[in-house]
Amino acid sequence: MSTTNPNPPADIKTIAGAFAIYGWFLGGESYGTGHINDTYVAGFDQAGARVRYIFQRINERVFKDTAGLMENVSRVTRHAARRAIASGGEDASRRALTLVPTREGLAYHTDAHGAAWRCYLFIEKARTYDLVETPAHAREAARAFGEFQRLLTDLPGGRLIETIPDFHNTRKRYENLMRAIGTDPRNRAASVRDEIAFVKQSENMVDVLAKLQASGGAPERVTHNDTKFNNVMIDDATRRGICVIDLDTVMPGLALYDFGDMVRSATPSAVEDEPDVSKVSMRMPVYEGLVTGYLEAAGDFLTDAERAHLAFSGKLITFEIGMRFLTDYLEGDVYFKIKRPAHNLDRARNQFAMVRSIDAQQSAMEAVAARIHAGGKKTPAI
Ligand code: ADP
Ligand code: GN1
Ligand code: MG
Repeated sequence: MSTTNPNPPADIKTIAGAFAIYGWFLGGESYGTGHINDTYVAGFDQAGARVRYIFQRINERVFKDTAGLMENVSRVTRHAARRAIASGGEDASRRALTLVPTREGLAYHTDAHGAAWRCYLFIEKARTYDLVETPAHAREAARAFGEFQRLLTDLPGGRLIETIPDFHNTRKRYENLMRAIGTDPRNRAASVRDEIAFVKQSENMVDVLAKLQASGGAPERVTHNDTKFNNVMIDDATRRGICVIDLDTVMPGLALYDFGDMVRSATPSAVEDEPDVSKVSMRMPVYEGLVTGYLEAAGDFLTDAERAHLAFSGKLITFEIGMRFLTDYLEGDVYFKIKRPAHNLDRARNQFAMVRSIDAQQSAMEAVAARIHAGGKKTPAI
């Protein structure tokens, strides 16, 4: 399949040689469906056992401060590991990402071309999914992301750096799109008039969560910020959400951005780049699963205002990501990896179809969240 990834396939054997890994290199290949980094898996024979590792070339067009990014990731993974060990269980090393240091003891390696690489232990007997298969799946993922937010409430060491400033500043995302429409470097704006009109009609929603934050209703927390369903590993045997991955955007944010991205990525009836938008809708049973799992883990630290905006956050984040895909399409596909010429446009249309579907079901979604919250509250002892 053709791709616009500007990076050549990597010589993983050479890259792996820079990390503190022993054994014989068995082979490596490209892995996963992420849009940002280049991910590879490689196997080693370690005294007769086959052990796998993940290698990632960090996208430095997207992340401008690799040292700061890796300092964040190191802090978060250390904290998660300490907590996993403290809470017992034999598989603590599968419940937190484990960075493998370079042979010099550093968190990442800079290759001969100047690219930055990191290495993680491979989490075996678990996998990620691009499409939620059952409400139970969604519940597990949401519980895992909620527990991850809880884990971060006592992260030691001060504020994390903002690896991408204004990442969920929806107003700025809107302005970036308006700028791209104005400059129109690839002469594509005329072909997306309907999408542009839809965005402009929906402008009134872009400031809602920022205003909620300013009024104190939604406090700044340390959040994941990229809670796409395929950023949580689901255990093959237990079906539990075992490990939250893709920690590049863990930084100060709003809990609602995380929940919103779960709604965006978990509830659709079709994958994010399905071009036939008639197949795209928000599935209520999956939403119920999400709310149940999320409130199980995070319900007691959320404010009333946060809980009241759960459904809205899904609509807003879906709209925001739709605007980002459309901006990238207009700018010539410079940010998200694509596999076909109009891939970003397909993604944008798909997201806007989801926004419409959430909008049509928003009151029902709000009722679901209120019911689940009321059901989950402990009855006070008389
Ligand atoms: P991106 O930022 O490009 O989305 P991710 O960190 O999400 O990159 O990794 C891409 C994919 O690689 C994930 O969806 C997951 O399937 C797989 N993956 C990442 N880290 C691990 C790991 N430690 N063990 C097993 N699989 C992993
Ligand atoms: C990117 O890295 P990945 O594929 O999990 C993007 C998210 C978008 C998502 C859309 C750092 O996530 O913000 O929501 O694509 N990550 C970054 O699928 O921009
Ligand atoms: Mg990912």
